[in-house]
Amino acid sequence: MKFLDEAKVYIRSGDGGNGCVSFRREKFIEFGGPNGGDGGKGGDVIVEAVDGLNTLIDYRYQQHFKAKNGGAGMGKDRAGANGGDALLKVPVGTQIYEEDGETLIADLAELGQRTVLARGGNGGFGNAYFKSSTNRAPRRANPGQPGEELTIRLRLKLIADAGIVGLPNAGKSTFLAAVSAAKPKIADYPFTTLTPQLGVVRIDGREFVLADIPGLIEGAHEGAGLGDRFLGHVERCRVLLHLIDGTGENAGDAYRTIRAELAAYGHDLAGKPEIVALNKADALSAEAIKQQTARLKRASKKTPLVISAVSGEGVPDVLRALLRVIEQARGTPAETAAAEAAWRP
Ligand SMILES: Nc1nc2c(ncn2[C@@H]2O[C@H](COP(=O)(O)OP(=O)(O)OP(=O)(O)O)[C@@H](O)[C@H]2O)c(=O)[nH]1
Ligand SMILES: [Mg+2]
Repeated sequence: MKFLDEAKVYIRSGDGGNGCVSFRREKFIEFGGPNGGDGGKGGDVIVEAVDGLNTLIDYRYQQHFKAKNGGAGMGKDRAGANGGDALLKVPVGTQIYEEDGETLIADLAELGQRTVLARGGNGGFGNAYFKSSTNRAPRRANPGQPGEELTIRLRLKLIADAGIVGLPNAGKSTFLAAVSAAKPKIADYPFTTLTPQLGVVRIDGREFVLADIPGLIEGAHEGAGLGDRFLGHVERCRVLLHLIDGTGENAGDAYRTIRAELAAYGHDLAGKPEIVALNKADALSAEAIKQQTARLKRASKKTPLVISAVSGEGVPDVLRALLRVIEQARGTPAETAAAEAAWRP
């Protein structure tokens, strides 16, 4: 399935139905009177975060959403039918912006969350509504109110607990494939990954969602390489896994390049907890590992984990380190376990 994380959509809610002017006039029936019904309400345009979607690709094919108009009121006190709503189904993590792309209307971060984006117009009152002791034969009815129309922008920011960042070829996709059932494309050239991928990781009886995004290079925030536009997908992660290719020239420089891009991107990405790992240890001599680790330690001021995404060496340690941060943010494991046990039937 294709991945699309931005879409522009035109929406329109339904017009209200007109009220009706009508009188009861029947032979041999003495008291007639106004009996024009009210118009129905126009349908709303609603957006809902649903399960089982992880792209906005549907909105490439359908970009107009209109709710139904309310029915007109009728004689014999019959009200018009309400117009049906139009429902936009989006993946969890979708944000809705105004046409300018900056004013946030809604942030659908949870499953089942829904918001009315455009309200249907109210139906007009029929003349039966206007009858009173002083005006027993009103000849007026209200027209229905028009619906609203607007252009909105949908922007998907995937919801993952942890995100992998690094230079192209660092082994990010290899890592994701090794620890989850995801099958990202892996190859020994840069920019193999063109769109973000998600996988579910299971470790120690716990689970979390890990995101692999396209590699960053120096100047990504100015559009170099694939740019930094996919960093939005790790904005909501609780922790970042920073992978560095140990076979590269200088692990410290590689680390700094990515950190500079994270800082330039903003949105507090640089402030997120970070696990640093030197990858491809299987292809390195003991001496090279020592040298690269020392460089990386100096650059990151952390002790990096030494791993191989291919052989699996050190990988469980990385997963546990990620899990620890995630669970801290979620609440303690005991709290989380208690909350889950209480929830289960
Ligand atoms: N020897 C060795 N090779 C690895 C390891 N991890 C990844 N590779 C190789 O490195 C190359 C790049 O791996 P990918 O997983 O595609 O790298 P990536 O970081 O996802 O790259 P982009 O998607 O381009 O950003 C592939 O040829 C992998 O087989 C490792 O632990 N050891
Ligand atoms: Mg990749």
